[in-house]
Amino acid sequence: MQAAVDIDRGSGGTVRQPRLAPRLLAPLLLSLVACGLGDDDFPDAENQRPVDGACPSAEVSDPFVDCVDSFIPGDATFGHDLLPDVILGPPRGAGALGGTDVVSLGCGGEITVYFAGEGIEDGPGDDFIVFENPFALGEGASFVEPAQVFVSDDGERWREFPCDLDGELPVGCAGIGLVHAGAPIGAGEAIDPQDHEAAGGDAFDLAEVGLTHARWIRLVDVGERYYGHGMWCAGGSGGFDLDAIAAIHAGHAS
Ligand SMILES: [Ca+2]
Ligand SMILES: [Ca+2]
Repeated sequence: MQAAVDIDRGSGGTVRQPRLAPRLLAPLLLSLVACGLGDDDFPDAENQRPVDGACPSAEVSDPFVDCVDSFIPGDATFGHDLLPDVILGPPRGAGALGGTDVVSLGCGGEITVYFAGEGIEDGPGDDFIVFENPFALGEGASFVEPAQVFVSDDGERWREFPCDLDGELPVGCAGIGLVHAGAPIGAGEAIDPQDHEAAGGDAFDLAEVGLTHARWIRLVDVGERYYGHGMWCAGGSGGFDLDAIAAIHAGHAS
C-alpha cells in the first residue's frame, strides 16, 4: 500500500523513505477538504470508563431513554428508589417552578443511559435534549445544577461536549434551560418534548463532537466546580437532577 522514494543523502548512498502513493493521497486530501476537519478535532474524552453493558437486550420503545446502564451517585438519595422509571419516557417539567419527577446525582455523581436500536442519529441541528429541573429566581435568573454531557456509539470511547462553567450561567452543559414540556400537568395543549424551543431543556448536536450516532449518554454532575463549593450538590436532592432525555433524531425513527 506504500510506495517508496529514494532520497539522495549527498554522500553517495540513498535511503528509502515511505510515502503515500498519489492514488491514496488524492481521496485523503479530498475528504479533508470536504469536511474541513480531521479526527484530531474530535479527540476522545479522557478518563471515561466503558459502559457496564447492562442494556444489550433493551428494545426501542419511544424517543426517550430505553435503559439505564449505570448509576454512580454522590451522597444524594432523591428519586433513587424510582429508577429506572423516573427517567424513562417524556419529561415532567414544571416550568419556572422546576419539577420533582427526577433522580438526583449528588456531587460528582454520574448516570449513563442507553438508546436502543440505532440510537440517536446526527440529523440537521440538535439531536437530543436533556431535561433537568432548574427553577426561575425572577428577572430572567435561574437556579441551576449543571452536568457535563458525554456520548458514545461503541460504549468504550467517549466524546465530551465542552461545558464552560466560567460565566454567570454555564454554557454547553445540561441542567440550564427551564423545562416546559409536561407543565403545567394536565393543562392546556401538550408541548412536544422533541421540540426544543417549546419544550425547554438543553439540546445537543452530535456533529459538534464528530459522531454520526450515539447510543449511550453519560451525565456527570459538575456543581462543585461551577459554584466553587459543594453546598448545592450535598444532601438528598443535591446536584444535577435528571428528568428525561428526548431524541430529536432517532436512528430507528421514520
Ligand atoms: Ca445534528
Ligand atoms: Ca438537585
